Amino acid sequence: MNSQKDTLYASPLGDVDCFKFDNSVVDVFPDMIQRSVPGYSAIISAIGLLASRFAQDNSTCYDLGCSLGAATLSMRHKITAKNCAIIAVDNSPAMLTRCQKIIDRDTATIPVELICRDIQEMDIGNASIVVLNFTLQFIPVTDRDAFIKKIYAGLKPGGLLILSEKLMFTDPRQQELQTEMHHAFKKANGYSDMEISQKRASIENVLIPETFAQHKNRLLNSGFNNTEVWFQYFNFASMLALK
Ligand code: GEK
Repeated sequence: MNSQKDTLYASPLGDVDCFKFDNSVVDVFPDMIQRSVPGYSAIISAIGLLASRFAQDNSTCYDLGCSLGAATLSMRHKITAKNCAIIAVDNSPAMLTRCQKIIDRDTATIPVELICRDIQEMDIGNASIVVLNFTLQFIPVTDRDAFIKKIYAGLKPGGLLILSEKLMFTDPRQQELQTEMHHAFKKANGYSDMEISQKRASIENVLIPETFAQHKNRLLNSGFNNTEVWFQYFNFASMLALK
């Protein structure tokens, strides 16, 4: 399925609306995320490698905030555990409708169930892997503690949480540097200054990043006493938390 080039913010918009995962975003999503999130492809590939190691027989792997199912497909093609299923969840009907088409065309055989729901309302159980690939950042900050506790409770012993997030930094110079470098990354990928600033205005109150220390503390308080960053590219990082 071909992705169109992301030109959503290429013309002056006057009032910039809050970012929504609607049909216009779905059409350009693979191009948008690839050109906006440093290291996205590397993280997707690594999720498959991690799944091949961590998926347990007779268990479920969750992809929460699955968008078009990139992490789901990466896991689906690498899992060798027996009697494993993937549950992929997103609350954007536009995303899930397109995701279903992509999964239907995929030839791997591990069952994938797509659910259109708020990930906070999901029952999570018998999980060997939970993937939150750039989705916790869209959950209200006040709900994040309870949500991560619920994931910990739903993981089997030896289970893995993969948490990828945009990060912020407490040191103002680091915050400025990492933000500037992220914008340089986007510019190098063809976005104009206007596109970068309009997208920033649109997503500012929708995507709320936290520091690595905040994530680590939350994970620790939820029961994960073993968290490390395995990947970082400017202000985008992916963490592994082991139960
Ligand atoms: C990938 N993981 O390609 N409940 C369910 N879904 C949600 C919620 C919620 N409360 N809030 C946001 N979403 C994907 C990329 S994109 C990241 C994830 C980005 C969904 C939202 O609809 C969107 O599809 C996804 O989370 C975030 O590996 O666009 O920066």
